[in-house]
Amino acid sequence: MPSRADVQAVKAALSAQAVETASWAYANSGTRFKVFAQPGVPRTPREKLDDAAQVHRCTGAAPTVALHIPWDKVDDYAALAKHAEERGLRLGAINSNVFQDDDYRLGSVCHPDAAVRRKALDHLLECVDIMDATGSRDLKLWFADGTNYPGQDDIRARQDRLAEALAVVYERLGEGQRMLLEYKLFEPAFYATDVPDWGTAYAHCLRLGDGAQVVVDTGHHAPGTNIEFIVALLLREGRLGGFDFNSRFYADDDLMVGAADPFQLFRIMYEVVRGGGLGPKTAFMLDQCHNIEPKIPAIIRSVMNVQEATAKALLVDRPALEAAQLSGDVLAANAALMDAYATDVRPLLAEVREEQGIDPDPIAAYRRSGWAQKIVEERVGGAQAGWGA
Ligand code: PSV
Ligand code: MN
Repeated sequence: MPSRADVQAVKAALSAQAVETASWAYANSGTRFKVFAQPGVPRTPREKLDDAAQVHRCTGAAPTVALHIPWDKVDDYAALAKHAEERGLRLGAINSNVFQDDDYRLGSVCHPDAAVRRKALDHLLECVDIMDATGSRDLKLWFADGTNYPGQDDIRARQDRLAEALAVVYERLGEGQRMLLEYKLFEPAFYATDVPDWGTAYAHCLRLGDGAQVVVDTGHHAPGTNIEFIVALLLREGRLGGFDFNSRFYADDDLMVGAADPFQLFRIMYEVVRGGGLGPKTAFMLDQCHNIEPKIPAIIRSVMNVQEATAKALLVDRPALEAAQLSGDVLAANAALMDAYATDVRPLLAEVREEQGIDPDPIAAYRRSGWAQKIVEERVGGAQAGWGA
């Protein structure tokens, strides 16, 4: 067990931890088979922020909200940022969307037609304009680009087109702004994806400069991939920009983070702690869909799952672990990790919340708040927000 002083340090780190929630997770979502609409779902970006404020109120750990453009397109982004601020929130990463127009059938910035590439690039630049208005630090880029059939397009030429577009966007970034490049193994492209893995993303980022960083979406790997190894390596290279947290059983399932494999989440968070990544330089974002479960409590649960994995990672007895590793004591080293993982950290997190002046039980606090009933009663009429697929 850690000493009293250590417990204070663990609590301070937990209390400072922030998890960014995704605006689209408050909206309707589904699979390609069906979107199940839920009553009370937001109709506007402002209503998404109203819901996000409830998550922050109950957890004390979700102060920023990521936007996805054009799903969150508004006329006045500064006014949207003010709406957030009035609710104790800030606007977070701006996520670009170059995957939902008919023009993008063969890709966006990697498309063989220069006119389509230009259109995609203009959208990415527009996203940087939006960052200027919202005060967002991070531009998150995910490209659905790829090919379905061998020979469909030139794999190497597509990399050249990608590099060209990234260089223009990188050049446009302002002081303190970053570009986060997200990779994904497959889907929607089924033969070759243009940014399929961390290595491809890293190679592009390296050419651009320190403000280009890799984002690890935990659902974007082949089964069995050792994600914590990727995290350790990117942190060592100073290129881990952040996470899109979610969990998967099969492909990109976008289930609640920590639901499918809480041990994997712990292992990831251990490497974050070990690599000095538990600070604002790493964007801890959720990228999830709540297709069948109520959205706000699912997001609260997700924030708590990240906090619990982080608490366990912070509780690893690192001197004991290092001594065991250096002496080649395999079992003792493994036990040092497993002891921390087996610790019930819920009482510790309840104490952290009490010290922050919030309810020790965020889910119960949300249930008691009456917010779920209020939005069902009030949000009648209008078109519910969704991710438009
Ligand atoms: C792609 O699957 C992805 O993870 C990207 O982050 C997109 O922007 C997001 O999903 C949309 O939900
Ligand atoms: Mn993602």
